[in-house]
Amino acid sequence: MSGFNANFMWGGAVAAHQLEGGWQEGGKGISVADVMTAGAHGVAREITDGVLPGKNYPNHEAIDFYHRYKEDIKLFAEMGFKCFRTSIAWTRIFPLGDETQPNEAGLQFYDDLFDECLKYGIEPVITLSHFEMPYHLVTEYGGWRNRKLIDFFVRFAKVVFTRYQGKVKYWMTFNEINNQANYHEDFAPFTNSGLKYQPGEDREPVMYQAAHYELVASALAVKAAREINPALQIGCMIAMCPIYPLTCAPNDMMMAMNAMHRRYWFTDVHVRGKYPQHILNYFTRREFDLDITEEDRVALSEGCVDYIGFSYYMSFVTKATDDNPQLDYDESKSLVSNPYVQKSDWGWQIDPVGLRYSLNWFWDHYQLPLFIVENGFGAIDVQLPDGTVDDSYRIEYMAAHLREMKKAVEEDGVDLMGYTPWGCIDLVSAGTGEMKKRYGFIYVDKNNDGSGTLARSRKKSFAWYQQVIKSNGESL
Ligand code: P53
Repeated sequence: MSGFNANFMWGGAVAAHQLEGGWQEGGKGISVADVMTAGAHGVAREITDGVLPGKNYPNHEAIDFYHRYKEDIKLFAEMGFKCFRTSIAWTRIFPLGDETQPNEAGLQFYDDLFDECLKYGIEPVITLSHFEMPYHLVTEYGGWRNRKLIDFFVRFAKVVFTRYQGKVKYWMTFNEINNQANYHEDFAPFTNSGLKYQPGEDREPVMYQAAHYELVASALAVKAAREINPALQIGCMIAMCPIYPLTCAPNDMMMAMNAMHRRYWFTDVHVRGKYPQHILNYFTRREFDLDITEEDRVALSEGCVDYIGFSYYMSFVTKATDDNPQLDYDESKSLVSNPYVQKSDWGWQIDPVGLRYSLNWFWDHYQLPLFIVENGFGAIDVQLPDGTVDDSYRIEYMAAHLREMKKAVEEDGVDLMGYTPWGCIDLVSAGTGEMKKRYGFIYVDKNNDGSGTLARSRKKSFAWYQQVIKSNGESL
């Protein structure tokens, strides 16, 4: 068997708001991440009305990558990274989001950052919107419920495609655009789309409307990228949690199929440029009155993505219940526990085989190159007196996932571009705002309460991943 091709993109992934800090440096505006406090497992992050005194906003400083990126990229280079996935903080380029002219200091920061990567032969892989849209667009426009955001986003996309076309080839538009399928909780609608719901508001159609505007914006960005430089490759970014039926009862199977429909129709629109019929029929059944114009349909059809980027952390399980005769999936109540797999300390189900299944599912559906742009194990790490961390559990998690990934490539013939594990350096958790939920190969001395020296050190997994890359995935 041939294994991974010689230019397989091994690397690591982060997002601007979770590591940069420097929340007011270089003219940066306030983003949605800047108004979210620290939570914990089972304690939701609070979304405050602007930045309030006396609250703990972990993203304001994060791990201070804004000032320390040279040291960090040097460590990535030492691990042998071929690529580095991060995002451009929209608020560094357009601090409010609705300006007509970009902020030069923000543009310069990413020029310097990308140059630093390229110096080591590390190719930047860039997400345009990763849970960090300008907060001003929330307060002034209601976030993505407003069609005007399409123009603001496309302007931002065109500016950065034009500026960085010689430095960045691989892009993604909206990070985990399908998280908002979980619209009953406040986190996903706010981080995906800047949506704040009114008490009693019917949340579901608002979510579909916001997602539609984002999908149109994404398609227009893809089209613009091709016009700016046909060599650019633009992907979507999907949070893949495959949903299994709890049993082989036919209705459990149908429930799982409906659940997959409800979580992954976003991919159909990105890849095929049109809505799948099942979701259109669902909109009709529920009498959702959505603003989807003929012009939008044309835009969608002209902006199909080049590849599918996706995150994989866990699988889900669902089952049919008597009180749900139409087998509608509601992520806040339709999920049950999988008796066959273990869970992380944060309740995430650990399922390496699910990664192989996901790769095959995407490949069977879409026949587009795939890119695993997030995967990893959020765990509590203990720093030993000599400064090292024995994170053997992380090595085990990743090795198990990599073995399944390898089977998908070698045995199943899936076209996989690369693998960038999440949080290659410890950073602020998106879901909980904690530092304690660590993913890195590099330990960062910083605690939930904001204390710590911010010093970096190598964990045991650092040398392990270095070897994985060096052997092109042969040494697992
Ligand atoms: P944290 C939910 C389910 C799957 C992935 O997550 C998710 C989420 C949101 O929490 O987010 C992605 O930090 C996301 C990253 C995030 C990472 O997974 O909650 O793209 O920004 O940090 C891990 O443990």
